[in-house]
Amino acid sequence: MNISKEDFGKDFNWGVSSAAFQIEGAHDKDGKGASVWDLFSQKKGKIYNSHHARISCDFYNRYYEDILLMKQMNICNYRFSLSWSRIFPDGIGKINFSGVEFYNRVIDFCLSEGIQPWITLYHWDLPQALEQKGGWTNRDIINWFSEYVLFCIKTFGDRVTHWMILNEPMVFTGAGYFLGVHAPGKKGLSNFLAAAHHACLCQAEGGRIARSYKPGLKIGTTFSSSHIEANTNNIKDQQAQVRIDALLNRMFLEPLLGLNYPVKDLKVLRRMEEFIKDGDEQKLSFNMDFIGVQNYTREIVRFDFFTPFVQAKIIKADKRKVERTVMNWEVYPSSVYHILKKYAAYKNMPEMIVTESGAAFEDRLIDGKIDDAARKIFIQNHIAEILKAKEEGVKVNGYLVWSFTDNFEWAEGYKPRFGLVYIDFETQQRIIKASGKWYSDFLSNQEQMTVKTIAAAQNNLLIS
Ligand code: GCO
Repeated sequence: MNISKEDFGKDFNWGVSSAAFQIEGAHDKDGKGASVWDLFSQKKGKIYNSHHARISCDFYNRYYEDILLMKQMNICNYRFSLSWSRIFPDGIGKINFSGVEFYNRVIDFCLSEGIQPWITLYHWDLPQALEQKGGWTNRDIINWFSEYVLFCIKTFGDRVTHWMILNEPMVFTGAGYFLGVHAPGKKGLSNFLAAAHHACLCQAEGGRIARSYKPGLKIGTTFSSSHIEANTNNIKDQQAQVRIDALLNRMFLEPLLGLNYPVKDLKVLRRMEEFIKDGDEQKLSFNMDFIGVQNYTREIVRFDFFTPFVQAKIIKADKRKVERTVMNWEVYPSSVYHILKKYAAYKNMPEMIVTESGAAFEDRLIDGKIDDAARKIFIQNHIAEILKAKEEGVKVNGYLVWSFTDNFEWAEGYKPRFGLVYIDFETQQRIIKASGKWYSDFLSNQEQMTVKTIAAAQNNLLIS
């Protein structure tokens, strides 16, 4: 079976994804305020090898070069995020016009090169000034966020049509406010549930603000999504699977779809009541134009009495002896197919866009080249799985690779490289990897991918 870009139809959105904190650098340039990640990444022991993102990919100074490279690679949709504290250094109030100008330049340059900008309003870099007031645990975040969203839509909405309100709320509330392994490094159930409820309110409110200020925009929001399987057929493992699925895949999506929190399947969510006010239930829902699905792997789950609140454990890929990435995530392309099918079964599900999909593998620079065959196959197999879902009637209409260039991978620093383009962080030299060359040929229709059978693709045996 040959797959080409044409099989997805003319309207399918192909592109790449990134996020402000991971690529911009220029952490205090031209009036930018500090974000929670600026502070967190300076703390001892939080980031792999004490890496920091003060310079990162230097996108702030090199956006021109990177967008030209994108154009050269036939990429016509570019998802990036705005740094809230570059626009509002204190989170609210005073505007930093140099920051606004920077994003105007990026947007205008994308458009002049025929690249559609897709903007994520919030990709985890909360202004530190707001964290000092409690950040996502403070219900006032709804007002702060609303002011920020309105300003961005008013300022950039004349040129940018595709908007995503939040990036993966499960991850920034779970890792940032429950486990303390991401900024701002808070821990505990109360912090998590408060942050999660406010994030759910903000994702819907952000959508309402954007739509009411400028009807006709394409408004979405993104979710981390992993196909979850039970380790055995044992009833306890199966119930554990249901709880983890409710936590990782349903908790932020279902309230948005008007289904409220999945309390029945995840009892600990009852404790959310403490933060819920009258009328919140309606406020949690909003009809998005699209849902951003971000998928990297599947998770295998078993019952574990000792894990608080969920009584379940995820069995990591290295414990299962399966093919895995540098992140210790299993390579399992049909996860994206299962997730798309699962989400498509919701009655109110709008169109879906795979807004992130990609992998970190060891990249070896040999004679100035990176022959990252594993990443190329990973992407090809994911594309094949998405086509399978689409051909079965799932409304999926885009695929954005995470990520355009290597970048700062949060607590893992620069160790995992996710890019289609390699960055030498010493010299800032960019080198298109073999996966990037392949993607670019695929996008220009010069390259088809030959998939033996769909079953072979599932087994990761794609032959190109
Ligand atoms: C995420 C993000 C990205 C990550 C990517 C790889 O959701 O975690 O959107 O910022 O870099 O997912 O881990």
